[in-house]
Amino acid sequence: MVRILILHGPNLNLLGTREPAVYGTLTLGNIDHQLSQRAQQLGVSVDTFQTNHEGELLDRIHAARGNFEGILMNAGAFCHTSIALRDAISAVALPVVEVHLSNTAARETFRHHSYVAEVARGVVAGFGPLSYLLGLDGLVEIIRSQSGPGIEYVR
Ligand code: CA2
Repeated sequence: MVRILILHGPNLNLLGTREPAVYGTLTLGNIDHQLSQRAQQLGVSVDTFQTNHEGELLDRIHAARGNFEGILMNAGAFCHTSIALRDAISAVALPVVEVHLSNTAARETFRHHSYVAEVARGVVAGFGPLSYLLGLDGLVEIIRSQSGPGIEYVR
């Protein structure tokens, strides 16, 4: 069975408790539940992990090699700052799909660039919790078709 690692970065544990106008009212538990249901429909398994610590994200990415076929990741603000995260993703050479709840391109300039996006196979942003489900669908498609959806939509 295809195994997907789902990583949630810093502050996403606060979802549903603060800033509902920006990030909605669903909790991270609600999102993980939706992802589990979608994974079941797709016939894949998902493991989810949230951390507020950059090093823990790196450790999980390193450990994913050989244990997962792909990674779905909302790295939160680390995507805008962490070259280490970019290097870890490059190093494990697993397909990564980056997701964001908000449309980062329509927000502050400092959110426009993502180091993760530079090494991700795809990015989904701006659909709220649906971003995760769309991202999961896309990642599973990439894995199942091995070389991605038909042609490489990269650069
Ligand atoms: O839109 C996204 O998913 C983000 O990854 C969320 C990050 C932000 O730094 C990125 O630019 C875009 C922030 C997550 C903070 O989550 C909170 C949830 C509730 C209350 C406060 C923060």
